[in-house]
Amino acid sequence: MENALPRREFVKLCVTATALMGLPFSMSGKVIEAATANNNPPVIWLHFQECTGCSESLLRSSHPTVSDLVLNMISLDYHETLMAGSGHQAEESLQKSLADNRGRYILVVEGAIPTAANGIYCKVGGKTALESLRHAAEGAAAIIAIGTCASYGGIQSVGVNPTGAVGVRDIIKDKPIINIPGCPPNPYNFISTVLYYLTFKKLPELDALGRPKFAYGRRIHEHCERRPHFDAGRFAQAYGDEGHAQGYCLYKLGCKGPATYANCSVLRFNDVGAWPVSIGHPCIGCTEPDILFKMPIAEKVQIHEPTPFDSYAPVDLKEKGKGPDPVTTGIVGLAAGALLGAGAMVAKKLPENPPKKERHEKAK
Ligand code: FSX
Ligand code: SF4
Ligand code: F3S
Repeated sequence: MENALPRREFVKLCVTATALMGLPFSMSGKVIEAATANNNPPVIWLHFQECTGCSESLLRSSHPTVSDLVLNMISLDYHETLMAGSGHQAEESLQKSLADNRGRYILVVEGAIPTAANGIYCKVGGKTALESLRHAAEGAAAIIAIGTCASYGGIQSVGVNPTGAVGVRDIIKDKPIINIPGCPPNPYNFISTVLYYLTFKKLPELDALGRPKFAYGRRIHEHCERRPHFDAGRFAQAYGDEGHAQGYCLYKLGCKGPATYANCSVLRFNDVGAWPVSIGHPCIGCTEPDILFKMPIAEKVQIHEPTPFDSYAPVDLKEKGKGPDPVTTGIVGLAAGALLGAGAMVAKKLPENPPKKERHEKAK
């Protein structure tokens, strides 16, 4: 397959995805081979109750490479917000693709499925989302639920849930389903899942909530750049206070990082290296079915590991605390950056490492 991406960009993306999947660098060749093989799997992409942010984040990323790679790797046969056709023409092409590719296509579902009143709250082409999902799932090789809405019901399902919104897994029980939650999810987690499937012809290992372990196996808190502040008891107490301005930990503002499984703190977003916590907003747990929109933003999550006392160390700029020094943070940051093949992006923000000897002395 001729790839539309410049070769260098393409290789870089594949190497990044390889590292993200937790595979050794030596596997990049196999991943590149799979991404360029001329057997793009057909993909049918259905939209139900959602804001289309999942498609937006994937296809309109600040840099066009992610969307280019996705569109080169797969044969996107049906996607309501991208395709030129509409009405009967679109419906015909959907039915044709479902029939022609039976047993082979990947079904991507974006958005929750309303089940109340026989699913009347969401209809496309005269069919309810419930009917369309059941019909499309029948011939699917696997289903990817992209975003928190399709994974667990998302914002539509909170509170009284008037439309009876649920995620794909609550309806389809006889197909492999991979959840890629996030509101919206990081495009790399989608791309790496597809690449894994293309490379190994099987699904990645999933956690109890159906998420690929390579992306959702650890808590955000474990790799957060503010973690040394947490450990030292340095917290922002209010938005805009001195601690907030100094980049202190956001736990007391309600950060859900200690209970949220996702790779945002390592992977970051949009090629600019930003993620919610890096720009001063607490994580709201958007990959977690029991946190997002269910816990108030300011409410603190329970921490079951070494817990800072709530009354611990108010922000006092004269007393800096005794957490790990910036060098330790720098080394951790560099390791995470190198793992992603995006080391330069992370490293340039960190203090320079001192010579090895000095580093050992500091660690004592
Ligand atoms: Fe849901 Fe997707 Fe949140 Fe939106 O479309 S996961 S509302 S950001 O983006 O489904
Ligand atoms: Fe980072 Fe939030 Fe954990 Fe603080 S509580 S270290 S801001 S993830
Ligand atoms: Fe979502 Fe928290 Fe990441 S809000 S984007 S899981 S930092």
